[in-house]
Formats: sequence, structure tokens, C-alpha cells
Amino acid sequence: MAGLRGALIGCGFFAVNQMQGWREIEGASIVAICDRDAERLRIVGDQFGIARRYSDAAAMFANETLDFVDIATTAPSHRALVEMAAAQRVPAICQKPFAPTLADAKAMVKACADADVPLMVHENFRWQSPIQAVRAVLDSGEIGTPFFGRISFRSAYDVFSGQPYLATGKRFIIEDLGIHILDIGRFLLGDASTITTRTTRVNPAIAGEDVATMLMDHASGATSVVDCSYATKLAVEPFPETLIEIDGSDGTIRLAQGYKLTVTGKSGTAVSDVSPPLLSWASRPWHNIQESVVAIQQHWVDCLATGKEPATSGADNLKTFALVEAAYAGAASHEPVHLDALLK
Ligand code: NAD
Ligand code: 89V
Repeated sequence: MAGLRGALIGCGFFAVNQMQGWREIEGASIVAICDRDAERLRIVGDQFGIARRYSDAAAMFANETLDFVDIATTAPSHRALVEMAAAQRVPAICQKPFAPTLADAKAMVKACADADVPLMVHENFRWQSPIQAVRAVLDSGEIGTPFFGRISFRSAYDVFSGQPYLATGKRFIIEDLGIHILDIGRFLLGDASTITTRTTRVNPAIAGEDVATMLMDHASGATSVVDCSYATKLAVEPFPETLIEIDGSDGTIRLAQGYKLTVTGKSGTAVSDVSPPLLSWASRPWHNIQESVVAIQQHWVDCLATGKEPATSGADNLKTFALVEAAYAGAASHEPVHLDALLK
């Protein structure tokens, strides 16, 4: 065991992927774990051979010498844990959704900035290899200047079996899943100035909205539609694929179900398979998400080594989080919402 010494807080459903991911990373390892649920602490500690276990994060910070902490709890605990890391001057990764409110998220960014502590949000969807492949086509200039995008995630996958809390919150699809898809919109087409939103709930067994359609005006002049649904039964279930259409001045990009990328541009039409690799510990259909966990963790370690700001730093993620808040405000008012005021 060598390199950076990390600790993980929150040993729940998704943390197992993060623990698997850390095993793949050169230059970092998890030396301690924390969960207030003794059973989860035991399961993850035994699975990954971690002897140093804590039921209380403050006790862990007091007893361990850490180079970073990976916070994998759900949003209600994020602010207290990030502020604890900042107070201890320990660089922190925080799972999405960054916080319960934008005001909390801003306070977390400020606490880390004031303590000069790196902060990254585990916003991993943009790190999926098919999404990176789309970004690379845009960077190549093949389709010219993008003027339209559709970023779409439509599924009927039962996410509630693994994450039962998702069925109980007043907010569901925008806060949990839309947040990733809006972030991909920003990643591919740049920051948005305005968002217009419509939502509905189709599944009567859950509390929040499970369908959301959002229209974004980007500062670049491009327009995009971000559409998300967990009420869409298809012949072949696409979970967890994000499908993408981008039209540019010189061509088009289509990322279709089955990870099929079609680019029509200055050099003609090319079709390629951009399927993510199936890592040894991964399982379908989650392998796309699981691979992106390794990619974002590697990025974090690289950023700590070079002093670079992570692509999904806390400051960057405020812009994605503001879109979520604006989407809910716009869904309630049926009015477009401008982002400038929220980000002040
Ligand atoms: P979970 O409820 O299964 O696990 C959370 C764990 O954190 C629990 O074991 C709980 O006991 C522990 N915990 C909560 N507060 C704590 C505290 N203050 N101190 C110590 N332990 C504490 O939740 P999950 O489904 O694993 O989700 C965790 C986070 O990961 C959520 O924010 C969720 O949105 C996110 N998530 C992200 C992805 C992704 O692809 N990025 C996928 C799934 C979930
Ligand atoms: O990424 C997530 O946060 C997950 C899922 C992809 C299932 O929505 O909750």
C-alpha cells in the first residue's frame, strides 16, 4: 500500500463501487472507513479488508492522518462532512447531489476555498467513455459549431430496489438523475443562461416527479433539450445509457442505444462502437457507471498531484446544482428561470 491515504465515509449501496474503484487507482488507497450503520461498516470493511473502522466521522478525522476523504453518504449529511474536512484541512470528494440546497452548496465551496482545501463533486456521468467520445468529436471540429443538442435518459429500470430512499423524497428525477444529464449538457454545450422545465409523476407509488423535460439556452447560443424519464418502458431497456444528438454547422453527432456513435461531418460519415469496458468487478448494466467511477477517481488523484482544479470541482458543480434548483423553480412557476441571479 503506497501513495495517498484516503478514507471513505458512507458504506452504502454506491460506496462499494467507489471502494472497487480505489483498488484500481495507482497512487492512492483507502485506509479507513466510516459509517454510522454498524452492519454496513462491517460488510464493506470485511469485503475490502479495511481494519480501521469508525462509526463517527469526527473520531475518524481525529485519529487518522489523511490525504483525502471520499464522502459517499446521501445529501443531508454532505455539508457537515465537507465542512469537517475543510476544518481538518483534508481534501474532499463529495457525492452528488452536492447538498440539499444551493445555499448549502455555496457554503461548502466557501469553507473549502477559505481553508485552501481541494473539493471535487463525484459527478461521474461526464466521465463515462461514450460521453468522453462525444466530447472528443466536438473538440476535433468535425461537426463545426454546435447549435442544437438533445441529451436524453429514458428508462423504466427499477432504481428503487437498490436505492429505496429515491421513492420517498418530494424531489426525485431532476435531483437524482437529471443532475447528471444537465451536467452532461454543460460539459458538451457550455454553461446555460436560462432553463424552462415541465415535470410529471407517472408512477403513483413514489413521492417525487419521475419525468422531466428541460429546455436550456446556452451562453454559446446553442439550444438543448434535456429529457429524463423513469416511466418509459422500451422494447430493450437502455438503463443507464444517456443518448445524445448534437447538430453543428458542419455535421451531426448521434449517440444511440447500444453505445453506437455516428458522426457525420467534414470527412463524411463514421460509425463506431463506444461501449464502455466491462471491468473485472463490474456488472451489466451498471458497468458504464462503474467505469466512470474509476475515471473520476483517477482524475482526482492526478489533480491532487499536479495542483490542478478538478473538472467537477465544488465551484464548477454550483453551476450544475443551480440548474437543478432552477428546474424545480421553473417546473412550479411554468416560467423560464435565469441562472445569473441564482449564481450570485
Ligand atoms: P445509501 O443510503 O445506500 O448509503 C449511504 C450510507 O451513508 C449509509 O450506509 C448511511 O448509514 C451512511 N451515512 C449517512 N450519513 C452518515 C454520516 N453522517 N456518517 C457516517 N455514515 C453516514 O445511499 P447510496 O445509494 O449509496 O447513495 C449515496 C450517495 O451516492 C447519494 O448521494 C447518491 O445520490 C449517490 N449516488 C451516486 C451515483 C453516481 O453514479 N454518482 C450512483 C448512485 C448513488
Ligand atoms: O447516479 C445515480 O445517482 C443513480 C442512478 C443512475 C441510478 O440514478 O441514482
